[in-house]
Amino acid sequence: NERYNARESEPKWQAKWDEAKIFATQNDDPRPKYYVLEMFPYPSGRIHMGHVRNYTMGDVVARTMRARGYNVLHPMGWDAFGLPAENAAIERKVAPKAWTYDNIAAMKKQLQTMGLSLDWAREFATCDPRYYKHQQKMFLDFLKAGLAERETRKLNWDPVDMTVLANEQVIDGRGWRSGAVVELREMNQWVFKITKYSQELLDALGTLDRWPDKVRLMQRNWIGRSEGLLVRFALDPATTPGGETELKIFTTRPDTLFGAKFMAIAGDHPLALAAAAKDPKIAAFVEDCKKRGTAQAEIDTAEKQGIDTGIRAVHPFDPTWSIPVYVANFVLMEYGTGAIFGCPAHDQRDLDFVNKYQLGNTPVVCPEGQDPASFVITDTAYDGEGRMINSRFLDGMTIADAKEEVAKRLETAQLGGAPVGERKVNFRLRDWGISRQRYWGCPIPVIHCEVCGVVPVPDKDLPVTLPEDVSFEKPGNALDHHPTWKHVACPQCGGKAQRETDTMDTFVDSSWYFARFTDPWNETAPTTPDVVNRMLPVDQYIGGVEHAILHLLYSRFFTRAMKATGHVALDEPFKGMFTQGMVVHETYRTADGHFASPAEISITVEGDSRRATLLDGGTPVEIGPIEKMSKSKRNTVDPDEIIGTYGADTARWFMLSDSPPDRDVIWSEEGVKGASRFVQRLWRMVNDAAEIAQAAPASRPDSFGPDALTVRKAAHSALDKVLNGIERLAFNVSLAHIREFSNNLGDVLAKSGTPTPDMAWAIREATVILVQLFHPMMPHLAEECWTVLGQPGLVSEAVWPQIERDLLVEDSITLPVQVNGKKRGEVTVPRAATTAEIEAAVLALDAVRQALDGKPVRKVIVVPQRIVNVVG
Ligand code: ANZ
Ligand code: ZN
Repeated sequence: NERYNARESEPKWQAKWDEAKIFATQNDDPRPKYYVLEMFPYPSGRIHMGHVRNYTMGDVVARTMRARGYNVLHPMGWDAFGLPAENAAIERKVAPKAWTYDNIAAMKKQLQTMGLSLDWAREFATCDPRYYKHQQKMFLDFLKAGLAERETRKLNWDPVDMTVLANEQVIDGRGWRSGAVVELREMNQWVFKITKYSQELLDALGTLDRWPDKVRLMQRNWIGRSEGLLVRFALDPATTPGGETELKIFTTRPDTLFGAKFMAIAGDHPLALAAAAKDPKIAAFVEDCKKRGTAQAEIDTAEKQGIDTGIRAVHPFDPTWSIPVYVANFVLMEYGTGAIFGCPAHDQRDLDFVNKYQLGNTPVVCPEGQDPASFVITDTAYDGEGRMINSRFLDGMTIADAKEEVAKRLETAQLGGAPVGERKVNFRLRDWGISRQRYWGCPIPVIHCEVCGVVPVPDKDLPVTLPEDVSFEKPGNALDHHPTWKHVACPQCGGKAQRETDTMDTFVDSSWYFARFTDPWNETAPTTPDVVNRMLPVDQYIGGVEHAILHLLYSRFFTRAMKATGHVALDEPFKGMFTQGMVVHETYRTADGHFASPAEISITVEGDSRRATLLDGGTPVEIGPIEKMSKSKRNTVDPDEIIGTYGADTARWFMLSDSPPDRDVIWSEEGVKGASRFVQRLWRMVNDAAEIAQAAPASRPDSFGPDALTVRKAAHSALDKVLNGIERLAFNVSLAHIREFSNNLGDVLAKSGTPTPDMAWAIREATVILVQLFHPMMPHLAEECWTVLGQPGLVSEAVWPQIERDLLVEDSITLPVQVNGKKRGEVTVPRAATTAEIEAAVLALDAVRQALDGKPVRKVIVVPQRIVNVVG
């Protein structure tokens, strides 16, 4: 037989699937639905190996579930808004829309060569007004429902690019593109009220049992619930700038109150501003605090700094105890009350702070087993468990009891006619700021009127579309610079008004696309209730762990907000979530220190050692560490080239074969070649088997001889194990079982000669099963094999083979054997063996005879199915 030619075969089958429209999903299909979704791509221009891995996994699930009789929904689209399109416009003078759609066309073509079982009829791009029109409608619904609001917020402002930056875009206090020092600016922006759902989003994590634990943990930490106490400290009015009398703080450690050494307030706390107004040194420090991003990582790593305001607070349990109040750069106005008391012995930030300003520390929690007298804190704060010390009435208590005691006492204590303490649950989660001062995004559909204020764009005027005649000459928001677009008449009073020129964060676009896929044809509403509620939730969502927090959390919020506004009837959009690992590759460095790309080098393997040389000239190249594929390290491989050389099936197989799917996979030329050889081997085997299969009886023989039975058992056991692996998304395990089974079958074929009819029948059955098992991973090869085997129709449409459970029962059993209580060996007996037969087999064992060393056997105890004990 000839070699399998992927280059001819793959396009042929893709065209056949297309013609037969076998992956088009009908919403009214009566079978149970199964929704498989991979995170849709940003149209950057080309697909990369990460996409290949992601979509291959999704495709395996989709094809398997389709074969198993589900109405599978497996759509694809484009996350098409975002900054790179504007950058291209600035740098290359191409319109963002043209750039985006060109990229989509190029990437779609690439995806189509992968042989994915996608329903392309549902494809859309989020930059299409037919999509974002509905997003605008939902924005207005959210506005009405109080789920969208305007809020004044401090944001990272890049004065050169004239735009707000996300925290991740501020690097060492500077804008990532412009390099300009970022300012904190108070700005009016639109937020979605995700904090209304803080508790619910947290609680519901408990129901997501098909999500990775680490993703749930990341979400939990991001939501950041903490139980604590609000405490009002009295201030000495003689020391305050405007005669203020109290300072309210939030603490999660009220137990440590007797270890307090200072109070600290945020640079923009009203008290700090009042103090700054009176003292230029404080004013200078407050100014300084503004000159940094809002990113938590930055705050955590920055040196702790502060300035004494001269203000003095009074300890809530001791009127004679005066505590200095500092302005400190590590206290945020946005969290709690923007003020804290500092207990340096038990909080590292506070300890760093007091060590710098020589305020001292007093430990108040002593670890169990430590002598309190010798327990000293110097550079490392103690945040573990223990008993209270140096804390008057709290001494000897556990932390939990001390917290409770302090809470109780402060709840009843009075200050100015109100309780001093109040229990409070705080969340770290902030409302979701969605305003972006950018052109290439979904316009926020409101109009600002001097008379009427914020006026929603009337439904009949939706969508508010982006103008296409924009210029990117000036920095900043091209929408804002447009000569006419924003000038409109107020829909309410008809007076002069202006459109909102902010557009939505692109995370909004990706927060509901999965719902839109269920009925992308609905022109009048974002969703069609009976369809969306039947097709959602997504049963299996697959994507990168980099989206584990924001995208998933926003989608969970958005689904709840859509429920509140009548667009869906469920809370959780993703029933199963899977985060795939990265695709990594060796790096190569030439003698002059440059990176060489895998395409430029050749590898020779000699025994255990591998050498790399430049293809051009043959000079040796150093093989460097394995790293995430990236342009800068030049260690990327191009899916197009791989598919062109080896075929999509080989690429898909190798992608799944080597590593557990949640781990990184090392892409290597040798690995791909191995996969390619396996493809040829399967092809030869199936052709060999096909000759035997032709001679097999059409109907199932009444009985099978032992050899035929062995073949059948191997096939059904593979069926069981491969499916089990796919169901657990342990694709590498499934692939290993397919390999093992094919090796097995290969041996049988090599030895079969002219098989008996029952054997021929068993071989045909096994080969058909084999092809069906590898079809989800290598669909083109499988179709070709299916034809060779003379099977009707397409394997992509074939029903998953039925497992015959009775073939799975192991017919022998292995029992451990002990002699006088010590394990000496094992015995393998037929499952149906009697006690007498087992005894005989055990006593015949060499190991048992040796252990007995000539002594007579006093007793043999057989614990059925478990163990055999020989007493000598
Ligand atoms: C005293 C104390 C003693 C604290 C101690 C901790 C340890 P979580 O768990 O994240 O909620 N804090 C409160 N508001 C803050 C703000 N706006 N900026 C910076 N820090 C703030 O953290 C709560 C703890 O973080 C609070 O408990 C407070 O310090 C600090 F041994 O109060 B603690
Ligand atoms: Zn008006």
